[in-house]
Amino acid sequence: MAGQANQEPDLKTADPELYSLIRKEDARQKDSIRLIASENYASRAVLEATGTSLTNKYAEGYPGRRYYEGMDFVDPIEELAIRRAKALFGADHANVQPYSGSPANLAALLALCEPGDTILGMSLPAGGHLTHGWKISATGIYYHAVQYGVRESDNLMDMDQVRSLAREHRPKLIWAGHSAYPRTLDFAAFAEIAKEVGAYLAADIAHISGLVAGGVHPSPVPHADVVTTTTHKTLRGPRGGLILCRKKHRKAINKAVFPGLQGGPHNHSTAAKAVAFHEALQPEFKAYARQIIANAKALAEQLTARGLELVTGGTDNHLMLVNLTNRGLGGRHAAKVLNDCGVELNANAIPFDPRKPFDPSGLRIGVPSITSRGMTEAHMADVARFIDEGLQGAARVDPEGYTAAADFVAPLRARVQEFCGAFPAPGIA
Ligand code: DSN
Repeated sequence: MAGQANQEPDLKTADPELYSLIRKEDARQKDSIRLIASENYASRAVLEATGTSLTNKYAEGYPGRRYYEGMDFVDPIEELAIRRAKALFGADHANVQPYSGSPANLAALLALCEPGDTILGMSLPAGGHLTHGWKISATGIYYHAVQYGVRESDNLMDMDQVRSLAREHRPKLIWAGHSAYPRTLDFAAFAEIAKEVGAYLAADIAHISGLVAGGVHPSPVPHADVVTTTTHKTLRGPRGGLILCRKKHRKAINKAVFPGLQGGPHNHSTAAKAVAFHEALQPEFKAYARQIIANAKALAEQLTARGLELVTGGTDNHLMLVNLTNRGLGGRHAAKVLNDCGVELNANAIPFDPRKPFDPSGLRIGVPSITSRGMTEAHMADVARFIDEGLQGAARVDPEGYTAAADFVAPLRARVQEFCGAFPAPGIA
């Protein structure tokens, strides 16, 4: 009623059960060394934009041409996000509506290919993404997917293999991108191959878009027809997707996103993307991106010094893959034990992995989150020590009988928690 104070209960009062779960997740994120390479801490400003009245609004269509009324502020918000995305990446066009990276990749395919067309992408076990044509993904079901991998000798991406597969299969579209590859991508080489065989080049920079924005990884924008990314990984935005493309693909991309694949855009996410792009346009973000690289290299050196074997021997980007074979450990058990010790990462297949995907031979380790907390090279020795001690503990126990009550877990977890206390968690405290 007009003039009355808002009597609406807050979340804590309205739904104490849910509230308590969220607060516990906050605490978990504060008290853990978070090393999942695809995760990060979004800023307080990004989180604030996400939790707004924009979630109440439908806005099917694009700014200036919508299927609903009431676009007074939603249009300028989306236009702002588009302007900032274009400025950040130097792109002709940006579509900020994709719900996430996988829908963005589907939209790229819908825009540029017909069902049944041949596409060429990196295979999942080699470090690629499901949506680059893996057999159980819609991209492998509705398109004729051919997959490239890495060289057996050095586990590096083999551009000769990409070229020879492209010449043999004449794909309509080539994907350049990965979810678990620790080295720099040569987008110019991909573009040369795509040009030779008359294919579109689509770059999926979900993992590295923050590095590209920060100027520490070459940009695919000058080379690719379409560039897709999530906004919540190294870019530190809300969960969501983004497509950049050349002017000539603008209409096809927009049509593929809406009405091709999606209905109403998530305006609260669009607003939060705009905030993240604004943050990434600041000089501090370049320093953040540089620090990610420095931290990854320092952590890789520290882990190697402790006898851990890294796939390709190290890293050029934000992530590294550990081959646990020389420790006699499976990835699943190792990741579970480390998580109980407060070190959160994921089991990951290594190239030519002899083990099953659900319990592979490797661990994937990424530093974007700990870099967001202010950790620098000087702290990587501690992070490596915690990982190594957790792995040594994991090797001493039988995976079948293991529980978090194992004697080494609680003391290590307490030390990890104390260590984390020195680094505020953005967006949380
Ligand atoms: N699930 C993401 C990752 O962890 O890399 C990719 O989509």
